[in-house]
Amino acid sequence: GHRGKCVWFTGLSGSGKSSLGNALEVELNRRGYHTMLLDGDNIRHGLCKDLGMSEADRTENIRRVGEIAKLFADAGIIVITAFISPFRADRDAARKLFNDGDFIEVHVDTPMDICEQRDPKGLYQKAREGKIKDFTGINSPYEVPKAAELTLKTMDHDQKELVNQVIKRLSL
Ligand code: GGZ
Repeated sequence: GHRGKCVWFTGLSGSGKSSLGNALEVELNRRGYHTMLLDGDNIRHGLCKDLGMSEADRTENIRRVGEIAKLFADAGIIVITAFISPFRADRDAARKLFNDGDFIEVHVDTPMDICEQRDPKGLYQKAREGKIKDFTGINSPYEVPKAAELTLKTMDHDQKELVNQVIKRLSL
């Protein structure tokens, strides 16, 4: 089998992390690779259901996600994570769990105004109305990656192209 790796998507709410993660998973599976997609749906409702959106809780959320990702990667699986992971130090701590080249940080770089226009869950609107107190990009920070392996300009390419960029950078 192949060496396990971690594709770590980071970006704003509504930037397209989960959608890209799903598309990447489908394509990797088509090529015969075993994958595990970790996102809010399978982590925040279970392992991390005790955590909220404060800075400390996000840090703990990302710490647990990193550790889980490492376990799957050790089993030879390609792990794809799709969390906002807004803090650089938390992403770097996850990176440190992996060997060089096995952690691919991918900034899903969608402009904030586009994310806010999409607002599929109405969360930006709620945050603007003051109904969500720690909302990323509005009243909670997002630290843009300084040295991501890949930055995806999601407005300039279709999903298929973006997935191909990630696969190329994965060098399997
Ligand atoms: C940001 C929030 C918040 C706040 C709920 N800020 O776009 P979504 O809806 O589906 O994904 C977002 C998800 C953020 O959880 P993460 O585990 O990715 O965050 S972190 O990495 O910072 O731990 C969003 C929704 O939950 N959501 N409240 N206050 N996004």
